[in-house]
Amino acid sequence: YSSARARSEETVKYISVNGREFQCDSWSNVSSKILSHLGRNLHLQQYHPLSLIKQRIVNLFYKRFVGRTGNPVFSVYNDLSPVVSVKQNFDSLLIPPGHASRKKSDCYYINRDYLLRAHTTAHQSELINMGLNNFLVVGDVYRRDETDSTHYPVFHQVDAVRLCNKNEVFRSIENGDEMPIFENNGIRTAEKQETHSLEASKIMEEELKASLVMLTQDLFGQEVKYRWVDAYFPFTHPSWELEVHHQGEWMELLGCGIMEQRILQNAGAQDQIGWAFGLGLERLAMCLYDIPDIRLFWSTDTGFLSQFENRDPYDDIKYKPISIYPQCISDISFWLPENGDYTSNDFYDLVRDIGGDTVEQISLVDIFTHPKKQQTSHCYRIVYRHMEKTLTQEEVNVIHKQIEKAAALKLNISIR
Ligand code: FA5
Ligand code: MG
Repeated sequence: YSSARARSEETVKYISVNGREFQCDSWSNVSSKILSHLGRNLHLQQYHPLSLIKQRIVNLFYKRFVGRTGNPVFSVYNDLSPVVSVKQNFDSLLIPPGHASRKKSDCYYINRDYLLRAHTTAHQSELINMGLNNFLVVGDVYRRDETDSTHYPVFHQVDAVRLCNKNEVFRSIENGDEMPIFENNGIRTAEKQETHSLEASKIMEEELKASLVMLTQDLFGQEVKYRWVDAYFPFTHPSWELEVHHQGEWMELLGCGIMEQRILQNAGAQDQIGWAFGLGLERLAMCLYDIPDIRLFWSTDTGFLSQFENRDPYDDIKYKPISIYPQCISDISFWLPENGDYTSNDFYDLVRDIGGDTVEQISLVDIFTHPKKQQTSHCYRIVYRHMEKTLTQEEVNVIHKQIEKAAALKLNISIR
């Protein structure tokens, strides 16, 4: 029957998030499993490893940037609601309509107008609008992604913004009061935006990079090997990523850049120039504390939490796994729906909803297209592992069967 008729017969559904009611629509894809992470606020739990690292970052910015009387100029926002509007998460940051990062398959939408923030950058424009010049935002962010030991649909970010006026930019330069931070009829190059003077952009870049190198050395030690990689973000230009060398591999620590002047103009800070960065806390904590699996951060087990209890943010802590339980592996193969209305992320979410944290990894291991019928099938491998006990094959089979059933029902696939 026609979809128009289906819609008219449907009763309007509502979803309650953080005590607010939202009307569901065709964009709604947030599950109750995902919503259960709201309010956990791991970054606010005094001795949680994510909180210890957050404290180190905050301390560094308090110390490095002080006003005339020695008072810190940065303020910290760490309890802003993760429920944000599409305008906050994307529009205010000049992320164009139709940009890949807005896709339903990559974000948790409450409805077409609201989503769980995909980055803490979502708050930068409103905080600038409130008149703030130096601030940090810390919080939980939500992204639909694969599941393995380093990816989880919820993680934590720290964002920073620093705005400077002409005097602040050139304060340490002789005759600086004659230098402009803006330029008329300028052109955008790899080095700067059209509205910025090259001098101002370069001075801001130096301050940004020096601050982030200092942060990296504070966390990893003075000997740390790092490199700057050119990057692209719709909300900064120029943009970079900072990578550190850790256990034989380059790891991306953060993204940063000179803020797009249009964002400042829209937020009433047109006389200033700014830099911004955003980093992930989990990756840092995993490296610094030898935490092998990203799901451990969500553990309420004292075997995990007690290893950080009453510790100082500057202690050298190494996590010792209590014991390693065996994995159980089961594959699942199915034909995709013929209408093409399927993405792997739909399946990943369903597996997480049903398997919860007993699912350690999900991966697409085989794609097969039937030569005659032109039908496609996917085979996924699900690795089950409980963090606190040994799972029996029988227990796994029960979960696996539930996943098969739910997938057939909700995703319109047929099990092979
Ligand atoms: C952003 O989220 C930008 N908002 C960062 C930014 C802010 C750039 C301000 C410029 C100015 P990105 O998606 O690359 O960018 O994520 C930023 C950082 O978050 C990454 O460098 C990484 O440290 C962390 N991160 C990203 N995805 C994950 C993930 N799935 N798991 C753990 N950490 C992640
Ligand atoms: Mg990145």
